[in-house]
Amino acid sequence: FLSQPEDLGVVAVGFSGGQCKPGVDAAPSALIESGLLKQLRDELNYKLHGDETVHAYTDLVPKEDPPFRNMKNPKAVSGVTQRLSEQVYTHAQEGRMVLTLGGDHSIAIGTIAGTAKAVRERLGREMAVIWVDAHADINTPETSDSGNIHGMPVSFLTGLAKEDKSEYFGWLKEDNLINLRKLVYIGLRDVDPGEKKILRDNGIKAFSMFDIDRYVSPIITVIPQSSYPSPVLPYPSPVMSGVDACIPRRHGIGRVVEMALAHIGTDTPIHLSFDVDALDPMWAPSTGTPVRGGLTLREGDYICESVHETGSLVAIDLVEVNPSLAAESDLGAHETVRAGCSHSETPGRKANNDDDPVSNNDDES
Ligand code: 6HN
Ligand code: MN
Ligand code: MN
Ligand code: MN
Repeated sequence: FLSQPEDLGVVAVGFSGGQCKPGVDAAPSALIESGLLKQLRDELNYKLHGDETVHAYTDLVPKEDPPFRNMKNPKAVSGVTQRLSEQVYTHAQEGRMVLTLGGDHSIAIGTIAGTAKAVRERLGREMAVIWVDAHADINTPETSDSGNIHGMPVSFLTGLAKEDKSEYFGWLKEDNLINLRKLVYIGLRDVDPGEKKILRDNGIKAFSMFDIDRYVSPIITVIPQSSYPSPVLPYPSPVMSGVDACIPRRHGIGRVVEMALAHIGTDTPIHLSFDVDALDPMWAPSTGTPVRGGLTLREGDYICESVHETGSLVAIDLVEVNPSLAAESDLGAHETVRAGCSHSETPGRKANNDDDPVSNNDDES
């Protein structure tokens, strides 16, 4: 698919209508100003296509846009994502990887509709989606409490939610949709009751933060029962017995990504949709719906690097950065934008370069 892997289509989407907090539309400019595209061009040697204009799609946002089936701003989100799907489709058809800078997560309706169709036409294949997020974003209009469409994109993209009227997502056709079995979540920790039922009923693959928790190697390997009460401490030894102390927690990010990719299957084109709120608010506080207990910045980078390394990556969305929601000072916004620009030298694109002194351990047979 990536006949010209150095070609990258970029779409900057200044749109916030999928939720109610203003500011997320300013993210593309903030990311671009802090050097994201310059890095991609100068350091990672991508050839960028598309202009750096941030699209606000104001012509597609109607003056009157009353709720429909409980959805807020339905015509605006439907119109904008339809236009976006055409832009993304055009890039993908040209064999370019596509980077979309959001915007709130409703825009994934457009990006995934575009890539899913292009992948079908070019390869006759079904594309997989890795959805990195604190949330599942799989509410139907009926299960949603908030009515915010950024909590619903996956239900429209998988056909769980349907609508005939073209001005309300009726433009989504069979070839824009993805298979529920080719969808994998990473980072979940705030899933609504209706969404849990949908995940369970459809057997959707999901790795929550509980799965990502690392294996903890015990500090004290064996505490002989006889050492209670503690010979060292001025109080009885911890409740932990030697056996408890050895029990590993879950898989860690390395295994989780491995299992996610195994579920998708090799040689399957992948669309990575990355909601910055998957990261812990420590790294990305400036986002509309922060949830504590998230990924470290390093774990987030690791997911992107590993997925890129498969060679099957067709598109990335980076969404929900909201520079105006600074935690305590501007520092929060700055940190969040920095997280969005984050990359490391290895094992990204430069890892393919034999001259690179920092990545010489590729063949660990
Ligand atoms: N996001 N589940 C909540 C809702 O309103 O449906 C939160 C959605 C958050 C969406 O972060 O992209
Ligand atoms: Mn999301
Ligand atoms: Mn989210
Ligand atoms: Mn919630």
